[in-house]
Amino acid sequence: MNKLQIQGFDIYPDHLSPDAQVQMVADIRKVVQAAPLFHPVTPRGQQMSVRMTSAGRFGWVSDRRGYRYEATHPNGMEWPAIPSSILAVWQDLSGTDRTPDCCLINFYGEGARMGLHQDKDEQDFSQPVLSISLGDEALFRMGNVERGGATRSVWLRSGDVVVMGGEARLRHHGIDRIKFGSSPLLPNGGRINLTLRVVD
Ligand code: MD6
Ligand code: FE
Repeated sequence: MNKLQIQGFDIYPDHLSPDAQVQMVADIRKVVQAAPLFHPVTPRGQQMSVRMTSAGRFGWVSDRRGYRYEATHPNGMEWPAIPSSILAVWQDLSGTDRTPDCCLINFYGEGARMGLHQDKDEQDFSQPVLSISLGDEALFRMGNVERGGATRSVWLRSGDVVVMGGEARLRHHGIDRIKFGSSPLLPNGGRINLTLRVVD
């Protein structure tokens, strides 16, 4: 299996076949029908440019009260189960016996981005975070545990998987931009990013 290591991130290009990507998008559509995408607001009151929802025991939410995991969607319902097509990728590549509690679903439309951040709302940083890219290409920037310093960037393409564990688990990372319309996977363009996490 082809693997790149950049800044401690393990990148698996083309991990998902085109057929597997189509199946996964169908599974995600069912999740989104039950748990609609919403625009989170940062604790400082800025609307994020990505839209989000989740599957699993917990979903990640952000609003004026802060960033946190919640057992229910903002509309009050429980989150749908994580589709087995997505869990299978975790079983292949995560290297842990734990099961993910959350699959965060981020949708990037034209112009959406995600600033450099750390994933640190989970309890156990010995557990990795695994991310799956579907749809349009995205420029992924990887930095350091502390703010600042040199960064490296890579274009993530549909079907690529990134595992952020070990020394990289608390490194800053973000999406500078997407190439809107670069992939035929989503008929109206855009990018889906799935991140699987062990929460508690
Ligand atoms: C994205 N990804 O690819 C944003 N987080 O759209 C993340 O924030 C991320 O790719 C943790 C681990 C891997 C990631
Ligand atoms: Fe992240």
